[in-house]
Amino acid sequence: MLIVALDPPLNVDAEKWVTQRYEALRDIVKGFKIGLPAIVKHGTNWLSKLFGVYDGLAIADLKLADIGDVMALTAAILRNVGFNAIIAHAFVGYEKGIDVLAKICEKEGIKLILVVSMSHEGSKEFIDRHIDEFIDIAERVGSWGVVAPATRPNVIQFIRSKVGSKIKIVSPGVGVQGAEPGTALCAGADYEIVGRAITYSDLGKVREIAYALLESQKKRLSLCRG
Ligand code: BMP
Repeated sequence: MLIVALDPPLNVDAEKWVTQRYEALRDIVKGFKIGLPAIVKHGTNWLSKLFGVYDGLAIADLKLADIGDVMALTAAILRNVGFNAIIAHAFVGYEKGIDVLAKICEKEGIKLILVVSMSHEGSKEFIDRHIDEFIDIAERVGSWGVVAPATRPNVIQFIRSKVGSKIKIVSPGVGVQGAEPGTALCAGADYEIVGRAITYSDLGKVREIAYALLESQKKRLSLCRG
């Protein structure tokens, strides 16, 4: 239940860095998330070499937050290079926003993942005050998943209690941001997103560290689920 965030550091060849880690991990994780650092640096075309033939989750994390028509254009471009899931902010609202994006996602076969809460403290300032409304939007458009923080398991529990098993919960914050592996899964998440705790180690150790993390997830899950 592990998705790896591939956010290359500044001083590297981002394309090479991402490709090496993708190759090292592709058979042991459920998917990858590529965000702005790699895409701003190199665009998207090179990613079709990776995701054109990949059958796991290939998540484009541009955290879209625009009018619906412009998010829809972006989603179609991302689909063309092989992404099969995209993340957007729920806060843009339903009408002519998320409703339009959700329609193109359905048409193009893209999984839509809406941000309803974030892992950093600042999420409490504005975003978390509206979690209920964001969950309503996710349910209304039949979103495949939502993003919720491993750093605040009570938020995950709350979301799970509201959405039942209809919506996947994808949870960042494990590792460098402080949450222990398995915490979010125990609270009700379906996937934990882990970046730097795995990817910023030596390339030769990346696989070993991912395995160890998967083991820690299993251990914690067996403790909390019995
Ligand atoms: P790391 O494990 O290195 O902290 O990476 C977490 C990843 O999850 C990053 O790619 C970040 O953009 C993403 N993320 C997050 O940390 N918190 C959120 O609330 C939403 C995210 O997408």
